[in-house]
This record gives sequence, C-alpha cells and structure tokens, in this order.
Amino acid sequence: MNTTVLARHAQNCSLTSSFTLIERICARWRKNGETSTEVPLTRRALITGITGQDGSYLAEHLLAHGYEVWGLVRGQANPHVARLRKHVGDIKIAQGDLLDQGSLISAIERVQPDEVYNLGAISYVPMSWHQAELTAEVTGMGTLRMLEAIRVVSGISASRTPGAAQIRFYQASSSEMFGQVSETPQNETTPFHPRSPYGVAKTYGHFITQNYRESYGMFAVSGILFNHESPRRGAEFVSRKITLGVARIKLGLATELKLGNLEARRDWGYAGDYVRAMRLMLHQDGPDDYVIGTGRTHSVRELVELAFATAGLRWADHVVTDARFTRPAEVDLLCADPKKAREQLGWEPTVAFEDLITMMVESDLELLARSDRPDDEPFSPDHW
Ligand code: NAP
Ligand code: G4F
Repeated sequence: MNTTVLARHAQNCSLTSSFTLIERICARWRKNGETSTEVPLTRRALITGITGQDGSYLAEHLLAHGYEVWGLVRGQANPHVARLRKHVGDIKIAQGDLLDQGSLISAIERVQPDEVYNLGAISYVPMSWHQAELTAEVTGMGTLRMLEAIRVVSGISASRTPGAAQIRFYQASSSEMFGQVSETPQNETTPFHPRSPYGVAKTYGHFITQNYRESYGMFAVSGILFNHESPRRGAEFVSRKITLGVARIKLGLATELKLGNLEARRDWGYAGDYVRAMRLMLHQDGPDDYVIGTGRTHSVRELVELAFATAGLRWADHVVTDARFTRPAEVDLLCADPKKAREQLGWEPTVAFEDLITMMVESDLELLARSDRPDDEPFSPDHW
C-alpha cells in the first residue's frame, strides 16, 4: 500500500488545517479499524453525476492516477450503475441526491473525500424548458447544496477558514452560460448571457462557486467546458443522435433522421480530453476558473455531412428538418479561447473534430451490428 506517516501530512498544513486533516485521517482510521501510525496517501474523490458521460471518463482517469473513486448515485435501483460498471469496475457508491441536502452531508461524512467533482445535473438543454424549476433545483441549487455539505462537514465558517488540506471542489460550468455571445472566441472574462433555463441554472452554480471561494476561502473552481462528446454521449445530444442515426440508416434499421437547427455552431471536443482538465484544475496552487475547448467551431450541418460521409452515405438523401427540434431561444455560436488552460494547466485537446465524429460513427455501427447488443442502449433517438 502507498503509505507515509501522519507527520508528513501535518507539515503540509497550516495549524488550523492540520487539525482538520488529523480529524479526517482519524475518522478514516476508525472506520477502517486501523491502529498503525501510517496513513494512506491515496487521494479519495467523490464524483456526482458518475453515471453520466463525463462521470465514467473521469472515474477511469482518476483510477489510473491511483485514486480511490466514489460516486454519488441517486435512486434506490439506478439502472445507469450497471452501464457505468461496464466501463469502470473499481468504484464505490454513496447514496445521495443533489435535491437532498442531508444526503450530501452524509455522503461527505462517509467518504471523507480529498476532492469533490460536481458533475451531476439535468444537462439536456431542451428539457430545461419543460422542467425549468427542477433544472434550477438540480443544476443550480444542487451546486449550493454540495458546497454547503463540504462547508458544514469541514467546520468552515466566516471565522474558521479552511487550510491547505481542505476538500477541493470542482464545478461543471458550461459554455451555455455565454449564450448569446458578445465576443468570439469566448474566454474567462466574456460576459454571460444564458439563453435557456439550463444556462441560467449553470450561471447560478458558477457564481455560487466563486462566492464560496471568496466568502470562505474554499478551494472551489469552475471549469467552463465547451461541448464534448464520445461514444458514451447520451442519445439525446445532437452528435450522438446523428451518429446513431447514421448507423441505423447504414444497417437498414431506418431511412431518415429528423433534426432541428442545422446552422448552429459549436466547439466540439472529446470528453476523454476534457476530464483531464478537471483534475488539473484541482491540482493548481490556488483556485481559479478555466475555459476548456478546442478553439475550432463547426456547424451542425458540417457534423451531419462528415458523419454520413464516414459511413459512405449522402446526408441530403436522409436528413429531414423538423420544427419540434428547434429551441425557443438558440445559442447560435460557441467557440472557445482555451489560452489560459493551455498556458497555466498545460492542457491541450488530443482528438480533432474529424477523428471524434469518425470514432463515434464507427462505434455506433459496431454497437448496432452486434447480435447481442445490450437492451439498455439507445436505439430510437427519434423522440428527442
Ligand atoms: P450527463 O451524461 O447528462 O450526466 C448527468 C449526470 O447527472 C448523471 O449521472 C445523472 O445521474 C446525474 N444527475 C441528474 N440528476 C441528479 C440528481 N438530482 N442528483 C444527483 N445526480 C443527478 O452529463 P455529462 O455530459 O456527463 O456532463 C457532466 C456535467 O458537465 C453536467 O453537469 C453538464 O451540465 C456539464 N457540462 C457538460 C458538457 C458536455 O458537453 N458534455 C459541457 C459543459 C458542461 P442519473 O444516472 O441518476 O440520471
Ligand atoms: O447537442 P446539443 O443538445 O448540445 P447543447 O445544447 O449545445 O448543450 C450541450 O453542451 C453544453 C455546453 O455548451 C452543455 F452545457 C450541455 O449540458 C450539453 O452537453 O445541441 C447542440 C446544437 C444546438 O444548437 C441544437 O439546437 O445542435 C442543435 N440541434 C439541431 N438539431 C439539435 C438537433 N440538438 C439536439 N439535441 N437534437 C436535434 O435534433
């Protein structure tokens, strides 16, 4: 086991923080029934939203870095856990819901994490118009509840600030906060003009994270991430809807694909690259916010053309526009300026747009061609 003595930890902390740290370490020992003076160096992370796309990639990434990974999971028999376990085996589960303050306090007390990654959200933008209040509660207020859970369990207040060993907090902020953009490309100082209840809720989560940093000295950061995709992307999002649609048409399971606004432009990157940036943000000397994207923008139409061409199909023979998939207020253009992340985090994307879409088309062709395809995979995206 990777171990060192307690004294080495305490040296790294201020007086108040070493007291908090020692309390936390003792709690771990008591829980594990250990009496040795040696304590694990392994970092412990708690991920909300672990059953989602980013949660699975982040769990893999942290496990590869030797972390003990815990996921906050809601519901009494969440069906997404089985899907997650196909990708990531070695994770521990803590029950909890971003709607339930007490459950988050219990989860922090039980897990005693070094790092919390708050990825849990209602993340599908159209759903946020249909369930605006729920979106505000989960995506917006859920961030406050998680910050409060950390603050309360750590004993932080206006007069008792955290020390170097405090729990570090990552908030999954979004380029949707830029909305109707006032400049291109967008960076950390670009003003916010969210265009959906989702964007508004994320903007609240972003500012409350900043506020807890400024009010209590918490190590709380936001990653302002632009769209990122993968073969694990939910079928409701346009990239996966298109790659699944292409695979269905190629395999003779469908003849057409219905889409909304083909002219919207996004900065699309690969999810596996973006989770690396999350961890890097929590490993800086001080807390700060960072824009994460590729710096290249493409239209939905370009994505469609590329995906159909990858499968040897003519998109114009199959794509139908349908007003049901247009939005009450659209975000027309997103394009990141990731200079700060490149210079300060040393972060770079490794997968280009063309390779990403090719990877997704090939993955969906393989998935839908399998005779033993799992019945929890999304095969009929037309209702989105
Ligand atoms: P996703 O696949 O939609 O996953 C969302 C996760 O949130 C799921 O694990 C879901 O769990 C969980 N969740 C929903 N309601 C919850 C609640 N009440 N309590 C606890 N957990 C709850 O999203 P993603 O693409 O991985 O994105 C991760 C985060 O980054 C989200 O916050 C998203 O808004 C943000 N973001 C994403 C992108 C992107 O392009 N992917 C860009 C910027 C920001 P269940 O299994 O229980 O449903
Ligand atoms: O894939 P989308 O649904 O992603 P959107 O709305 O940009 O949001 C995603 O990225 C955000 C970061 O900027 C995240 F915060 C958020 O959680 C989510 O992950 O839609 C992309 C574009 C939109 O302009 C939409 O109008 O594609 C356009 N589109 C055209 N037809 C469609 C469709 N989108 C969907 N989902 N389905 C369509 O049929």
